[in-house]
Amino acid sequence: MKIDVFCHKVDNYGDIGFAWRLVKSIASLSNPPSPYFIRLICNEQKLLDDLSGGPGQASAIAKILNIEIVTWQECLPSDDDLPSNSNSDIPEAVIACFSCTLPTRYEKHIAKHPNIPVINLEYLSSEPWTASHHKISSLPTQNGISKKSYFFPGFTEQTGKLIQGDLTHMHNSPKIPIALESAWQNLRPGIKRVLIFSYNQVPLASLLDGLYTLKEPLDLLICSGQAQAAVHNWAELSPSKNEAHQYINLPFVSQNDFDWLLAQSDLNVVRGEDSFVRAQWAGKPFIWHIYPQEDLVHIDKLNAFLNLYTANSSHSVTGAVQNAMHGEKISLWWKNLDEMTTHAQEWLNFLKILHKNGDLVTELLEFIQEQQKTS
Ligand code: TRH
Repeated sequence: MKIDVFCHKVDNYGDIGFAWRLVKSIASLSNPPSPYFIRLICNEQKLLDDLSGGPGQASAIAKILNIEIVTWQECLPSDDDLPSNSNSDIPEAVIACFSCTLPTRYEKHIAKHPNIPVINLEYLSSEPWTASHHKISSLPTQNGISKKSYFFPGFTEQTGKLIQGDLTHMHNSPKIPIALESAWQNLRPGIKRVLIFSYNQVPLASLLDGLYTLKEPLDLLICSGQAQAAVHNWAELSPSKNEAHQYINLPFVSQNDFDWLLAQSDLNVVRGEDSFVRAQWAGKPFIWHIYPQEDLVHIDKLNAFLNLYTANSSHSVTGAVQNAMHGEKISLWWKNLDEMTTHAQEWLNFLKILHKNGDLVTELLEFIQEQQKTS
């Protein structure tokens, strides 16, 4: 089946990171040979390479998995007046990641084939309303697309679930990835590791202040980019060093290596949608420095997730998780880290059960097939 997957980068790595994970997962479903031929339409070859381990790596992976990567310009039909029975560049389904708007000329072209389902793949949210919006059809678009629906990822059977990916690599790969060998040499055995991948914002400074006050030794692994800049700025303002703490700057690593890193840490600080999901698959406690949105809607999102995440946990775990995620003083939650770890493992087990019959990728493909059958 030919599927066009559109990704429009808003900022950072999250949009493209999710889309890349999605197309790799679809293309690896029953490989080789995969019954899916995916075209990833995105303008970010450099970022794809970053997420794949360096220059040329994205095309190497794409070649193995039979994924075609094209730009938004390249996906446009060469001739607006192509007859509707010309199938040369016609996909059998279209996925718009994060509901990005498709190019008008492309939409008009696809509209000539009313049976092609177009799926708006939405942002992840734990808010209860997503269940009632999952898989609903949209009105025909201005450019004539009639079979368009919404697909919501989520944490329940009533939603589209999460991308699961390769958990074996995450949890059971004893080998230190080459890109991390040099950083790993600095780690001290038996010392707790805190991985920091967050935005350059105030909650990080207060968390760093809190960690700084801890007497116990810590190895802090700081991800490339904004997190390193933030830690650097924070350190400039700090009066002295905590001799028991070590700050280790990490290189930007591939998504596979990033997943592995999350599973190696005792606490992960993560930020957008993709690292937030991977932190849960890592089965380790985490703090979600959620992507800030206008009108503070991200706070509703965070609270909805916390309600779900702590629904069945003890009073002390709920309190500790809430305090950690809401940036409260470290004295209010650090002492509960062991309990938070047990809880993260229980949550991982819950996710495994939820996904035992398939993850977001299988749900999405099944939905596409259902849509193709409806007239
Ligand atoms: O990068 P993010 O902040 O991305 C986003 C975008 O801003 C987006 O517009 C918004 O919609 C979304 O957040 C909510 O965070 P995220 O989603 O966690 O994505 C980071 C990606 O980068 C993820 O796929 C993991 C990857 N990554 C690596 O592969 N290697 C690394 O070394 C690091 C630090 C990250």
